[in-house]
Amino acid sequence: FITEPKTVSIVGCPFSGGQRRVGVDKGPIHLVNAGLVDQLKDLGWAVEFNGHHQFEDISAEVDPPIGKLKNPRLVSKVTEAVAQVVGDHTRRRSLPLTLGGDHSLAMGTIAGTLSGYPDACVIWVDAHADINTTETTDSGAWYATYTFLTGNIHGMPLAFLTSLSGSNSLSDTKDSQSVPFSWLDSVHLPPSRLAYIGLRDVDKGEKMILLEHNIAAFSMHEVDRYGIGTVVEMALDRVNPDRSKPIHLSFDVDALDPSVAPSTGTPVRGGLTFREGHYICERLYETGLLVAVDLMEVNPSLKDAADAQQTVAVGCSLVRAALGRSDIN
Ligand code: 4U7
Ligand code: MN
Ligand code: MN
Ligand code: MN
Repeated sequence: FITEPKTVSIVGCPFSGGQRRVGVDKGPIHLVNAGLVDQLKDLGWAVEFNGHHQFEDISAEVDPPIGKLKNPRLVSKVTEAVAQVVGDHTRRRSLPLTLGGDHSLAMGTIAGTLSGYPDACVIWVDAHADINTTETTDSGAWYATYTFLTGNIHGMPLAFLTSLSGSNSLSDTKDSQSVPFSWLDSVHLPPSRLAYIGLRDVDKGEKMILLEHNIAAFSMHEVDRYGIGTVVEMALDRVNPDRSKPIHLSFDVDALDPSVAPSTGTPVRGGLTFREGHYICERLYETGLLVAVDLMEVNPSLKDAADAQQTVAVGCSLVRAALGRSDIN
């Protein structure tokens, strides 16, 4: 799918409006400053990068919650812009590499990928399922009783992408022209083309959705049981049985164990090892079907400098693995 000379377009997204912790917007800057552009050139890619995206800011006063959703207008605007940019790259058959930023950005990246490759499938590597709907967003962890901690859109992108949620569920806004996420209503990722790897913190409402829509979900239990090699093939067998469809990889760094990637907003113990995370990337690269990659939720401000630096280094390493093995060939 990606034409020669292989070109990767870095989409730096310093955005944190889909969640409530400061600093995740610094992720892309740190990843690029760590030398990612040269690292990808060394793998033989032509690299396009002309600075990080500047997003229009919508201040909180003019963006009050709609229903349970926090910053709905801002997240909608930003992800719509990301969809445009990623869509342009995919239609030119360049590979968009989106650096987050929080995972709400995937509404934009996956919508963009689908505009260039309507039959693309998604491999979502994450501790979380990120498929809460406008209704289930408070079905989460123990802290769900604290409403000020729920309604974070980074836990919801897949609900909008699979059309489980849409702008119609936000229709208490007056002006129908500006209902957030109406731009996404025409976008649809069939649940049969979504597979998860690495899950271990799935909310009650999300579990019902995964079951009801028969979504391919490989948790850490399956990784332990079958090994990562088998799990990746099982995931591909579900969403891409002929190994013919383009693949979008959305990698949330919190899929990795916190001992490997500590600097992230919602760490969960019991995650993927360094090698398991890399294996997923290497194997997807090897299929020759990878058309878009996201690396999300690197937050260099949460931990001490050494932990932040480790997380950034691991992030760069995952991206290198997804864009070409560099171990023996
Ligand atoms: B991430 C959560 F309730 N499910 O919806 C939610 F547990 O992009 C967490 O995967 C979402 O880091 C985590 O807020 C979003 C919660
Ligand atoms: Mn996560
Ligand atoms: Mn839709
Ligand atoms: Mn996520």
